[in-house]
Amino acid sequence: MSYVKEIYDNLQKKHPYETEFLEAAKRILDSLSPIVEANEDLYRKNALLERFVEPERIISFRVPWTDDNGVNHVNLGYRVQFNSAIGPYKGGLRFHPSVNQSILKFLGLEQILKNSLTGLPIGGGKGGSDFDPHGRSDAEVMRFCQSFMTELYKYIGKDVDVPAGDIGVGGREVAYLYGQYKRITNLYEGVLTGKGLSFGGSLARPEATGYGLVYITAEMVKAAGKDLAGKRVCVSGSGNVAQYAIQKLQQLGAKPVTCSDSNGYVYDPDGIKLDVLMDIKQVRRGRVKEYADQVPGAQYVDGKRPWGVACDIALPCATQNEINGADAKALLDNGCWCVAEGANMPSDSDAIDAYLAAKILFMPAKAANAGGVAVSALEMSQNSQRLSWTFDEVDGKLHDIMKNIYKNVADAAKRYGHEGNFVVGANIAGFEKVANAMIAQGLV
Ligand code: NDP
Ligand code: 2IT
Repeated sequence: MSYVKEIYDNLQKKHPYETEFLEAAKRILDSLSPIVEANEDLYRKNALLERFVEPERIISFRVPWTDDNGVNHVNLGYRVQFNSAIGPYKGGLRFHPSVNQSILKFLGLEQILKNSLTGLPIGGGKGGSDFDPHGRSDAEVMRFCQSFMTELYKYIGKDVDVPAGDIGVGGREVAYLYGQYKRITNLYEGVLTGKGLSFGGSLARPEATGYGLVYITAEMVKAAGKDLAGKRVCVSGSGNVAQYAIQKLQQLGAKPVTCSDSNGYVYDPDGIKLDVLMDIKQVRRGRVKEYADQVPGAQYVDGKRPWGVACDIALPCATQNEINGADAKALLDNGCWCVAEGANMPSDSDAIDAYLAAKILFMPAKAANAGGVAVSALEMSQNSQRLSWTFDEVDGKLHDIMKNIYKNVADAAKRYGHEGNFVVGANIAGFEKVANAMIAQGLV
């Protein structure tokens, strides 16, 4: 039996209920086959894959908190410290009712390879809670964050593990978490990224994931002899990643025509008006439905995702498995020729098979959305130096990092005989460095 199959079968036996984790592990292991076959003796001797698929440590804890009516609640909290071969654990915190250990292990495994692709010294981790911030007051969110950090602070630190935001965790939550960490430890250190500008945050971190996604998309499109300008783009989601992807698309002359949330999507044939969207999301914490109430000509479609809208390019920026095989077919039938993933694992396996069979341009999440964590690592550098770089300096470094990721992913795909397959390219390019470091550091 092949080494990757052996590893996957064992994982399935050990963690039969962790569906999202098994799905991510299968896809990663399958696309690592070319490099594993080329190095099988070395990898087996070092139990490399056995170690790669198991987190170094998982912390799980209860998070008690009281709502504004005096009612007590208990949520679950986690931190998956997956791999520290090339740097301290690094990765976001997700607050969403769907969060469980399987989802955080899938996100943590992806994060290891993503972080390696950035070229910066960061290991892989992920954490979060099944807490739902929707509809909660600032005071409730603050009390929840304080309780969460009262347990988490024991396991993190600027050189140990540096969390950041993800779904449901933005600037407000990071600030509350930071305040509580500082209060408990008496340390003013860069233990979280995505902080406010007045307390160690980096310029361009809020923009970084969306901007980076568009930078790498532009690079891929350019290499195919095309141009982003004038292209119609379907974006999903309406949070941090979606908003800044829309902004950068517009700056580069493309036309994003959709955005969405978990209730439905908005189609604006004239192009999304970002000031309206940002006011709804950042100021009022509202729903995308309100956009169609405000903008003449825009349509709100309840209970659906935007993949039936005709476009050149699709940028899924909401959540995992938001494009299935039928959605991918609809995109392709309507002429979509490029997909780049802002969200983590938004396309399911059938969708990816459909893109690859149709030979469209496809950049998977771990490369396409790496700009966020890359600028997080730049925030860590600025904190260590006790300096703040300008917006243009950070944005310029982000742009270079995304161009390099594109080049490394395309080169790795070619080197291993899969030219143009950026799924194989991204997994192998990310894995090579981590594998070498794990082998060099011995059986730990
Ligand atoms: P936000 O919380 O800012 O926004 C999330 C958006 O996705 C909201 O519009 C939300 O709608 C929607 N969404 C969430 N869950 C679902 C669901 N189950 N079905 C449909 N829509 C959903 O998160 P981010 O923008 O930060 O994250 C979006 C994606 O990008 C995630 O996959 C995240 O892991 C990934 N990512 C984020 C990075 C970052 O720096 N923030 C970096 C790299 C990747 P609703 O309000 O209805 O829930
Ligand atoms: O999925 C991701 O890369 C993130 N949520 C960002 C993580 C980070 O540490 O900035």
